[in-house]
Amino acid sequence: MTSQNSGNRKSRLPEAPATRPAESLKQDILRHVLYSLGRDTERPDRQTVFRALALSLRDRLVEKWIASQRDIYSRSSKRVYYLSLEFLPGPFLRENLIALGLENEAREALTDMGFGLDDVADEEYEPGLGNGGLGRLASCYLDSMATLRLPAYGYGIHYAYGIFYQLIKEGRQVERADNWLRGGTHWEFERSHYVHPVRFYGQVREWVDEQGRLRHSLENATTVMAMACDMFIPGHKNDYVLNMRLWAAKTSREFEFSFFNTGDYIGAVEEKIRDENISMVLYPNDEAPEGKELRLKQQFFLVSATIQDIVRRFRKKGIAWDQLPRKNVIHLNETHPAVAIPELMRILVDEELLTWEEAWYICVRTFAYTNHTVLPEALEVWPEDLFRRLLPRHLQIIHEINRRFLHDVRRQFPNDPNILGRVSLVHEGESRWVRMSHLAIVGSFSVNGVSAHHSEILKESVFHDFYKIFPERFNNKTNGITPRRWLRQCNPTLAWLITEHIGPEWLTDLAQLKKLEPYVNSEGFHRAWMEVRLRNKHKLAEYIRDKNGITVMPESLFDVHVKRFHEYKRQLLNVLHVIALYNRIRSSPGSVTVPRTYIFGGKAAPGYYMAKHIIRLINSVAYTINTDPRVGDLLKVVFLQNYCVTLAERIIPATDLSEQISTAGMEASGTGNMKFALNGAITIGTHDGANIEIMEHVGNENLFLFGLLSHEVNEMRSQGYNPRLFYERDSELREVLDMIAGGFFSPSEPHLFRDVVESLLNHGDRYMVLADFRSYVYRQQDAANAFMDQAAWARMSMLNTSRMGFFSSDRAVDEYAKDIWGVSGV
Ligand code: Z15
Repeated sequence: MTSQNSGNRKSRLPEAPATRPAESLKQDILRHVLYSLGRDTERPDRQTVFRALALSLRDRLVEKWIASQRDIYSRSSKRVYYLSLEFLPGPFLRENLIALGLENEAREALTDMGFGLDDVADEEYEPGLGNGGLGRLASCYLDSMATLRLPAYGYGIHYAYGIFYQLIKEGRQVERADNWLRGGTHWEFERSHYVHPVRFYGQVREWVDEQGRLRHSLENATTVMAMACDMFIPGHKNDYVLNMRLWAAKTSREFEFSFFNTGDYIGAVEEKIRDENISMVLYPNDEAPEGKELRLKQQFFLVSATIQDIVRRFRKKGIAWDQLPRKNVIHLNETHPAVAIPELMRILVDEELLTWEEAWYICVRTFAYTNHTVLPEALEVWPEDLFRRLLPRHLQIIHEINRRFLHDVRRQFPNDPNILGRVSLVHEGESRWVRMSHLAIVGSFSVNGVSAHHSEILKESVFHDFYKIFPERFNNKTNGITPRRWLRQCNPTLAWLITEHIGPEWLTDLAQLKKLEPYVNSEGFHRAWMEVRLRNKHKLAEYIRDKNGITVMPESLFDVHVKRFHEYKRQLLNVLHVIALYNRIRSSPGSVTVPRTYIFGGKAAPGYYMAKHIIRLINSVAYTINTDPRVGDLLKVVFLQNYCVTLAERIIPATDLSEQISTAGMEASGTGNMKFALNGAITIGTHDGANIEIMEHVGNENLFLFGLLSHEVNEMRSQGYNPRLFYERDSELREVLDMIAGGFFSPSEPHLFRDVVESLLNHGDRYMVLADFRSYVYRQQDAANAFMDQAAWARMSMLNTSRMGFFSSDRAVDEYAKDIWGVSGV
């Protein structure tokens, strides 16, 4: 005890010793309020308290991160580099408190200061550095890599503007810039003294050195600097912390010194601004790349800075280059960072002077590639001239990779000359395109899909030729989600109920949820389960009233469709069914007995006309239905604006029915489907992506699958699919489409939604909406009937949760570590 504490106290009660975690946390918060934020500790506002708490946690994270780095270094472990153009971490505060085991302490410290933890946590604005599934998967995987203590690093871009903020104005999506850095950053460290040069444009100079070797170097290149911004990802209560390093573009110093003589001072500064544009904004296109030069620059910017980091760390070891694959694995999240392959080749051949054969041997053993989509428009290609202008040396290297590859293929398949054109890294037609997926496959030792179904499609169709050439490279890693965020954090009351019954081990060993199964027959557990779920629905109903001014019944069936807007995800199929229900209510009152609340959410790419149109249609239908007195409480339709991680955390725990209704064969996996089922929602879905594996785990009787199988989709297409036949044969469907086309939902603009109907009836219905309509309607009826028996529904709900253990990202990452990366925990 200090002398101060033992000294005389007149006016105040003796304070608890500062060693109590809650008290020491409070002292840290106050210290940051004063010294880091420059505010009065007497009356800090909520935002200030949030920032001070975040800084206090960052202190603890950085200590653990340093210790973790020392562990990795001293063991000389093989390192995993996870490269991704997107990360979607969501708000950090609650997550970090849980991981550090400081939730109660924080609550106590804040209460002491007159604040509630939930209110303070709601002050956080999430970094939207990703579009959807792909970016969120990367963040779930970092969480699991940290929890499994893997020697791993996430690498990405520090976009100044993340995914746009979506507003719904008069039913339409309006985009607003997402200035997430406006309030300053409290979780990261900017390493302003620590930068790498990134060089592009210029010309390749070929020359012969004194030893007579042919050399290549880049002249007149433009140089931009990449500055590291580090964020910390803690494992679950294991004192281990990983680094997510995000690069921000900065102008080069050279440049700062040079422009004083030019006379054109302002012009020079403008050029500086152009350089820093590279990391200005995340491209908001999910699965339909825009093909802009700036995007390719972003990709190379991430890759070049990251490879320099990797090479710098490797050099410190002082071992031979051929050891690189034994000490490092570089994972490519989609083809977006695939230019890493020619970049490593360039460093090894042009700078380190290895032979091509030596360098290629190293490269192919270092890279691994995950494919996340089979949509033809999502497979990334770049115009060859653009590539040549921006990255002239890399294009030469790609051509050389291709020449040697095609030479080998020709020898392997002498009787199939057409295969060469199909697998070439450069598509040669009217115009020439660099095919990034072909580059990624040829340059990697592992190629994986993200669900069993998707991985089969890759082998059988999309990459069938490559499967014949490199059968040993292809494998599956079914996606997973982190149970820390997607159960413990977003649904604390359900998490608590689970822990009460089976203990807390499920948090890091999700298969333990199986132990809940005996309780599904316990009446008490039943009741508690449904009470928790109902309370969650009440909270969401309040949020909906707050934001949309719509009153929904918490007892109604919450039917939720939230994800990016894309035609293949078929939000349109859902709304056609909503309209059919509406018509039934109007034409035969009493035929619809289960009250439903439909909840939609999701962003459309700003240039995606049809997706934006469908958002507008949903909002128009919502307005018509919600204001029709004949409908009453039977049907409500809600569109929640700006779907993001924060909003997902509110919606998922309150969902009864989870819509996963993509056209079979088109959704590579889905991960939203897993989040809902883990929280006890029942899936209505197609035989697609991970839905199929969810069915295998939870049991066919505990979800509602419907619709064509992917081979039936293909057959129907190849036999000449005629959507009009479905329209003509199905009077309920016909009525729905006629209403939309006839302006029923847009009386002041009767033709507003004509294009939507046209796309179905006259432009081939590419996503087979009409073909699946009838079986969807039947399955929806099954779901409604099941919901009427609340005890049976509760049982299904509990069985879903208890059987979802397989879908933990810990399982997925463990498979990556063992089967692909060859690493284990430190
Ligand atoms: C994206 O979010 C996904 C795939 C992509 O190729 C791009 Cl560019 C973005 C999604 C898939 O659509 C989804 O099925 C999958 O679950 C997710 O990636 C994660 O693998």
